[in-house]
Amino acid sequence: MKERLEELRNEALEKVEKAENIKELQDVRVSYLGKKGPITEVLRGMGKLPAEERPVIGQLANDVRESIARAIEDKQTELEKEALEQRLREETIDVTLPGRPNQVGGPHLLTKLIQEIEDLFIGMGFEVAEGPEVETDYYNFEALNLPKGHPARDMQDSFYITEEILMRTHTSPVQARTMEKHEGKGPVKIICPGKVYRRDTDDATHSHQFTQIEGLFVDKNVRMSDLKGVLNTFAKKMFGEDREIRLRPSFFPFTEPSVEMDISCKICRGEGCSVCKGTGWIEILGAGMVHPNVLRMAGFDPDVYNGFAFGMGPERIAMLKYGIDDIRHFYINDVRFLKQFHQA
Ligand code: 2U9
Repeated sequence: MKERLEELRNEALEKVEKAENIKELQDVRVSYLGKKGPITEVLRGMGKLPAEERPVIGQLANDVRESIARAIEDKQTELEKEALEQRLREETIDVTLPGRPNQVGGPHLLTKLIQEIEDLFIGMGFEVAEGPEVETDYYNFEALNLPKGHPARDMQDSFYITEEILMRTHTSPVQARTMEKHEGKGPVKIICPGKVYRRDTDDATHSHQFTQIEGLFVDKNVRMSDLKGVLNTFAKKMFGEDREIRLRPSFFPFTEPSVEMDISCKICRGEGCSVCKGTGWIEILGAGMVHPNVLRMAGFDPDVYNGFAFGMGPERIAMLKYGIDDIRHFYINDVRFLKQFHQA
């Protein structure tokens, strides 16, 4: 029986040693030390032994049981330690790795440019006025001396919602509405920034939605020279003190006389280059003296009041200022394009 117990001890210790994980170790515990295990069996058969052998075998059986239990315990500690070390190895965080930079957003280039233009005109006494993008035919066309039948009202050119309602094609209705609110009394001195809509096929220079800033000054004795002074100040502040302006005759239904304003080309300094198409001048905006019909329709007496108005496209200004070659860059919102102007 002694030999059997020693044999069991060696067998069990070997299995403990070979156990690769806690589960295998538990199996060894159950099969050697469990109630139905071989050691328990040996102890049960002790009754059949002669009385003088019983304490010796009993002592040995307990010793075998204890040595196996201790071996299991030691092995368990060892396996647990190994498992922990492996987990630590797997879950190691390399604190020396550089962090992922946060993408910091900023106002859109057009938003910033519009704010800059607003600030320039606020500095000359203008207030900012805004109005609806969905307009009535009256404020978008009729009140601006574009009567029924005018080619600009063609269904092909505007986004009509009903026969009488459309997406505004310019910000001019904001000026018409503001003048109406003044009930025939000046001064009205506003600039109106905002989105406008035209039925156009998008390409490098056209977009069905773009932005405009228009200005209006209505008072007594407003003269063309006032318009020229305001626009000259704007051009120099916006593009540089060294730029010259020139006004060319033009036509708009809502102004008479009408002009277009050019600034001198900075690239060729008037010599002629591809940006100014060889002329030395770059077209920036349209302007003119408010048409008497427009004043009258908004409730102002054209014999007492007059005014000037102007309109420009922030996209065109940004394209010239930053050398952007495609209007679609403004709307695609590719961050690689946008972030170039975060500091601008
Ligand atoms: C009222 C009276 C007059 C606004 C004006 C322009 C000339 C003009 C365009 C330039 C390029 C807009 O961005 S663009 O497409 N605008 O040339 N706009 S005068 O005249 C007004 C507006 C409202 C009541």
